[in-house]
Amino acid sequence: MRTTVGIIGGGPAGLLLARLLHRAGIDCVVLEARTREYVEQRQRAGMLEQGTVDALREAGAAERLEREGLVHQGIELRFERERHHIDFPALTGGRTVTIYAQTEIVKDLVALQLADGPPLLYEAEALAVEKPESATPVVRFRHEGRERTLTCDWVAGCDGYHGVSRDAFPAGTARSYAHDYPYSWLGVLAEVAPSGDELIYARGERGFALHSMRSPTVSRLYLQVPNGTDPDDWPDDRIWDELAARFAIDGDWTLHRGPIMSKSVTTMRSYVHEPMRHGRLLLAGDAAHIVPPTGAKGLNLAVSDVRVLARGLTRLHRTGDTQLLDRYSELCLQRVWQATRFSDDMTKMLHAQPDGDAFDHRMQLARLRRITASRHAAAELATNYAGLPLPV
Ligand code: RFL
Ligand code: PHB
Repeated sequence: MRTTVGIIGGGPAGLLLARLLHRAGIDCVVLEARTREYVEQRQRAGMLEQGTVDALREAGAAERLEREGLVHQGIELRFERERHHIDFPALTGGRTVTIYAQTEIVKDLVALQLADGPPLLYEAEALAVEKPESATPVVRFRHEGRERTLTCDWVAGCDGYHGVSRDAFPAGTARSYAHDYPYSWLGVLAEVAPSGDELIYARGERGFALHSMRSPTVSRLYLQVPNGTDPDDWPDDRIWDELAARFAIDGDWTLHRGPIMSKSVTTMRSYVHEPMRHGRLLLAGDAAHIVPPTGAKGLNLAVSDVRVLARGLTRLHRTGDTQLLDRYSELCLQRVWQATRFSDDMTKMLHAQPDGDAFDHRMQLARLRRITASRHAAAELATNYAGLPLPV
């Protein structure tokens, strides 16, 4: 097989890139290791920055998102049994965020791709990227029991954190930075109306809790749990009781309980791979960087990488100018490091430190108090949460 851009991975990054390239008249092929059903059901992100919504609109993939997405004007912070609203439009000059599940973005992009898009092969597992320094890099992959090759002008590694693209950087050409956090999240999807209009980030001595949502009838909730937690140790009643205790405030508020449809535990990690390009291989999204979910940045970063990559390839295709592609890694990494910093700050401010002492605890409270007392500090949080400007 031969194509202009070989895309490894049919998650949000790979699918959006395929869509943007297709609209620019550039041919590509997407190889996805898993089945369509698996990719469409994988529970992950929910919070979209305005820039992400704009990018999906630009790709012609925002029709249902515009109808069903829930526009949020801010978030709520809870600590010491108090609630504090952070008003995004007031603090950021009018910006908002949108709740729309990653599963739905993937479904929308897959439907478009299968209707009129370039080939999207499921159960096509990339094994290796070869000759990334040459003018015709090759992706070796397994499909329908056979080993095959895809010869490309460019390869986009959109294969997530556990993918193979990163391995094609020869020793000495890249460096990675990683940090593991001493806690995980137990995430549940519940068939019950959200208990409020906004996301709630709660910090307490029992640990962090997050109340998010997927629709007016489905809630998404998370609890900080120790690393190594088995979800089976958390029967539904225990989950609801713990959530109720962590969200408790002085004043009127009730947590709505309902049937839990799924449960899973996620570890928390920061990771950045530099640079994001080697020869004609370019990494995008989780393949190049991951952040702890507390800042809700992972999917948004994947989309902003893809936007730069699609613009770079489009400019090259139209004018032969490689300037944007040459600056790909540098442009993306500026935003990646800022999102990593923000996610790390949010994570450390809101989670109970397993080995933390009374001083650490006071520092967390002082940080939270500063945000609720100072418009300047609140604006700093709101600006980062709602999304820093896109690089292009
Ligand atoms: P993905 O989604 O992991 O997709 C990669 C795809 O590549 C495929 N693949 C391969 N295909 C072919 N050959 C191979 N060798 C392959 N190896 C892998 C995989 O099957 C997969 O389909 O990466 P992508 O596209 O970069 O997208 C990134 C996002 O998925 C991720 O950053 C977010 O989900 C992170 N995240 C959040 N991000 C946000 O912006 N806002 C949020 O509110 C938010 N909440 C979250 C999150 C992630 C979470 N978890 C589970 C880690 C909440 C959670 C709990
Ligand atoms: C989600 O809705 O899954 C979600 C929202 C905000 C976060 C993390 C996850 O910070």
